[in-house]
Amino acid sequence: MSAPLASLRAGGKAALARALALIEAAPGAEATLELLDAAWGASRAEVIGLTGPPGVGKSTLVSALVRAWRARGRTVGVVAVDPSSKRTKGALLGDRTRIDVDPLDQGVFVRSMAARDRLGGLADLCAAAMVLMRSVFDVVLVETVGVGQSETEIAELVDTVLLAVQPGSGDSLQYMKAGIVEIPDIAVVTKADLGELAARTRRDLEGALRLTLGLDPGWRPPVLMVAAQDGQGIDALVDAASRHAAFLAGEGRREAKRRAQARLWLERWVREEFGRRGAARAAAVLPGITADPSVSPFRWLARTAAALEAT
Ligand SMILES: Nc1nc2c(ncn2[C@@H]2O[C@H](COP(=O)(O)OP(=O)(O)OP(=O)(O)O)[C@@H](O)[C@H]2O)c(=O)[nH]1
Ligand SMILES: [Mg+2]
Repeated sequence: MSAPLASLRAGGKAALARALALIEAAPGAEATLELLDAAWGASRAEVIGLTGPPGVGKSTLVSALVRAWRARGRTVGVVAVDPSSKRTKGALLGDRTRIDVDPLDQGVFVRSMAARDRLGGLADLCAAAMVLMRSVFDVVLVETVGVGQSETEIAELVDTVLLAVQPGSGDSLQYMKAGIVEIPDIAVVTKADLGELAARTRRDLEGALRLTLGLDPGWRPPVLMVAAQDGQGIDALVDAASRHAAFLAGEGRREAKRRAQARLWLERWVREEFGRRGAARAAAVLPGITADPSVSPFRWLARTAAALEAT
């Protein structure tokens, strides 16, 4: 194991906070790239993304999930993505994070960031934080508000997508039309204490999922119900997440998925920074990318950017 990664793992939450500060302050620095390369090659976590509309109960669910994982002895890192474009605007909405964890517990770390935080205008800070955290914790949970794009972006970032659905928010046909059923590996109806409304929403979601074509034949997304406020359904949800993790562990699915995701990040980052032409020129170097597990997409991005700037 590399020295920076060893001290990150040994240093607890303070070391992780310092590492995150380093990658934010000096995204292109060799020390940052070394750390991200080491973390990239030393993943230990399953990564779960939780998305859903504002107010559906995501943060309450995150708190309940963290408690359940901690009770099972698993360490947890949380990245809470604030939808406001600038960190300062978050104040307008109040603190959207509202995740309730024990601050003294060394086994759980929560970091919130704005959706548009970028590393030096390039790579996604969220991706870097996730890669760092998954080399330290047993589980990494990324919470994002599902508003348009962010739902597909989370699928590019995590292993398992958990979609939270509000009771009474639609019927089968509406869920199909909205494309909602194509998003999740696990769907969860929140606020199950609302009773029949939640039960009906579950049936509608199941109906929509049954009619959806093109889902991975090996994995049929379950639809669960939770009342996170009183802890109801949380253990079943944790079990479903473990089942999906086990499914991905089979036949190298997780590695293949992460490699494909890294490619997508790179293509998106290069396009954002260098435009279509840059992306076309970068295509020449992109095939080599991610074949070497010791080189992170962050390093590839730095190399690609240097090559493009030199021409
Ligand atoms: N009845 C009921 N209400 C809940 C439950 N979980 C959350 N809520 C309520 O739903 C509201 C939103 O909860 P949050 O957890 O903040 O939802 P969120 O999806 O994180 O919201 P944003 O971050 O604003 O998108 C709050 O008023 C909660 O008290 C539940 O299990 N039952
Ligand atoms: Mg929230």
